[in-house]
Amino acid sequence: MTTYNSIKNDLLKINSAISSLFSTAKSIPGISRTPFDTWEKECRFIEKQMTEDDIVRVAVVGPIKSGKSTFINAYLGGDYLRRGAGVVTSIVTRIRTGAALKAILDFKNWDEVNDEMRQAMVLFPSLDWRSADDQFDIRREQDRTELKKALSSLNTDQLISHDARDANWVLLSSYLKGYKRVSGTLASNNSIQQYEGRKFARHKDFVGDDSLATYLRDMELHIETTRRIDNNIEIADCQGSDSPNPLHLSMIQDYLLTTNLIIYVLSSRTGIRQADIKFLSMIKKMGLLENIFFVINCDFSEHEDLDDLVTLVERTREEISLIKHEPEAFAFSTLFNLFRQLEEDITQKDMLRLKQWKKESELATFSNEETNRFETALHQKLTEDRFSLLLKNQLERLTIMASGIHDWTSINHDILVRDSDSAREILEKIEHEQELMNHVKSMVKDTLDGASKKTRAELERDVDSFLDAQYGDIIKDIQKFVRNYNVAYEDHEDDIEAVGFSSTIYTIFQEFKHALDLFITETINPKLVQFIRKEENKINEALNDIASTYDTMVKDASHKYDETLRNMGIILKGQTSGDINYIDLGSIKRNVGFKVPPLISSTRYTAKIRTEAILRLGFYNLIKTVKKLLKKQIQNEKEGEILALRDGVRRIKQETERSIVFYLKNYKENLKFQYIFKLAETASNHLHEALLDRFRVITTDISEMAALISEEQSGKEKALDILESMEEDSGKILKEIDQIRGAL
Ligand SMILES: Nc1nc2c(ncn2[C@@H]2O[C@H](COP(=O)(O)OP(=O)(O)OP(=O)(O)O)[C@@H](O)[C@H]2O)c(=O)[nH]1
Ligand SMILES: [Mg+2]
Repeated sequence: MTTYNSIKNDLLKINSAISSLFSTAKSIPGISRTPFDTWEKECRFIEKQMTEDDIVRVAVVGPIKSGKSTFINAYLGGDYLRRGAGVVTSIVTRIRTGAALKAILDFKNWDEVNDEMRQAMVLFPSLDWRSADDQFDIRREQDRTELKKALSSLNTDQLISHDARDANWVLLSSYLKGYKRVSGTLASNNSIQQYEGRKFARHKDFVGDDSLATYLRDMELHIETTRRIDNNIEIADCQGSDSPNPLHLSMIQDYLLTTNLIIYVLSSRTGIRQADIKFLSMIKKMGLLENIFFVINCDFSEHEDLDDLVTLVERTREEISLIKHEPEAFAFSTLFNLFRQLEEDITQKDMLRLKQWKKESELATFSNEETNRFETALHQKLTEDRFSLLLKNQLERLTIMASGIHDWTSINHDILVRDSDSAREILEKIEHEQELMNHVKSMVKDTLDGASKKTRAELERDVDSFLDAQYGDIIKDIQKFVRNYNVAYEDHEDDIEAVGFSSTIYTIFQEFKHALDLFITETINPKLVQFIRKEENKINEALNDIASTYDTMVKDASHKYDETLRNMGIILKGQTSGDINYIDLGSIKRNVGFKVPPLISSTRYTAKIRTEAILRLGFYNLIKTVKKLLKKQIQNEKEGEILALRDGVRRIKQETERSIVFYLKNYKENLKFQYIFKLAETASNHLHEALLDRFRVITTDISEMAALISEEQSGKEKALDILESMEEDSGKILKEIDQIRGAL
């Protein structure tokens, strides 16, 4: 990262040098208007951006227990993250550098906790449980006691037997179990808890314990800068890409949308599995497979010899290449790398393992070579990305400003040294050119305004129709899924016998919700992201079209201007000769911090469904009793229950569709107003600014300078002194910029 940092520091220095030239310009006697006000602001913005905002995000993902945390620890050279957490509560742990070791834990608030719990309780089976309409509040002792009773009365074997491990049961129990430990923190207004210095390791208690981790919304760790990670890199430990919980998947999806690089860690013990393929295909659909590294975490103890390991690595690489052409894959032992760095601090047992591994010199050498290869590739990737994303853009901006100052000083300097007749002649010519320029300028503005309106209307049409709650692609897909979802009611007769109606409908409901949520995260969200990307491209294309159309016109106009001045003996640096900075939406998004609104994570239901199902059951049982009384034949003892189940499922499906429609309506507006329109508008403003920049100097009012011509000699001389020194300084800056450009 050293080159990146040194170039960045050079640019920061240039930025502040330019900034101080702007102040100098204001000290010229008789000059109150300079073309530099906008640029002064921009200098401050660039500084802020380069020091605070240019975070490069690296996400480490992979299946549960593949060695993600070990990998990050080894990379950072310390046991910062809890290894072997084994907890599937998936929060993304972000690691950055800071002044000191610190863990920042952000807790959910009571409303969020209660809301999640209420959702998990919809259709809750135990009949001992109070009416679910009565809003549950975990802060009430009675509510906790009753929920606890209801949970333990649940026949969990029965729930688990239907495959989908009951995530709700786990969630509710976790919340109850962790309540005492976190209630103090949640009760205070500040839901953030920090562990610093020697207390740092305490954060591991939270990650390692489901009942505490459930309460967390976010976790950020600060570690001191090491040789590997400088202050603009964020590494995120994303747990469990193969988590069975769709909620976890959607959290990972949201994070991945903000990252620059994904590192996918998989274990040599397992190689690539079905779940990996599924996950990778999903992120491929989201367009995130462009920047991905694969790390095959080698467990030395699992492999006979090097041949055995190499065979496995090759096979894995082939399997990966089915999804990602020519994958960048590296195979090494993360634990070996970690132990080697921690040598003093590891347990006796780990020490023995380390010794053993060191003896396997073939494997160890292979792993070392691969580690080196990986680190070089990663370094290059991160540096390259950051050069192209951040520094190049800044360099362009600085060039325009520096040559702008230079031109402005040359013109004014030249005017001032002339006798008044020839100065006036120049001024007249410049004014004439300026009229033409202003004409082009207003044309650019009109075109951009018109195009922006048109683009916005088109974007609006696209979003409205894609997310239309009746005819849109998304709703149609979801409806199709919901309507085609089949329940084999007859298979549930035994369940009704064993656990009762209530538990049975609950199970059916859980399975349905799980399947739907999974469908949404695996199929709908990637589709949504694809759509958003398509719209982003539209914005990009529309603006770049304008940019290229005007590029020629702007260039011609300014060449003509340059020529006019040249004929009068004023040579400009030619800031206008470069290509227009094409719009780069990626960097705009990062600069302004725009994020796609959180993807769809979970469907919501009201507790009405359960009450209704029970009522229907009462109704059907009544019919059965009447039939019995009338001695009519009853085909099936469970007839009433099955009919009530059918009705219940129909109602669940209806309510699902209704809740999705409601959700999509909101999402549609959010997507438009919080993201797409904002992005289009900002990008258009950026382009406008970029185009105007080329005119900024040449269209500046020079009447003040003209007035100086007839000033007394002393005032004129002072102005000339300042202009000369500015000319010299900006010339130097331009030279430095050229050198940096060469280095890039
Ligand atoms: N024997 C052996 N154990 C390893 C190796 N790599 C990691 N482990 C251990 O495997 C366990 C899981 O590793 P983690 O790094 O916590 O895995 P993870 O992917 O972060 O796991 P989750 O966060 O729970 O998904 C830890 O106890 C590690 O010490 C290895 O190469 N060999
Ligand atoms: Mg982990």
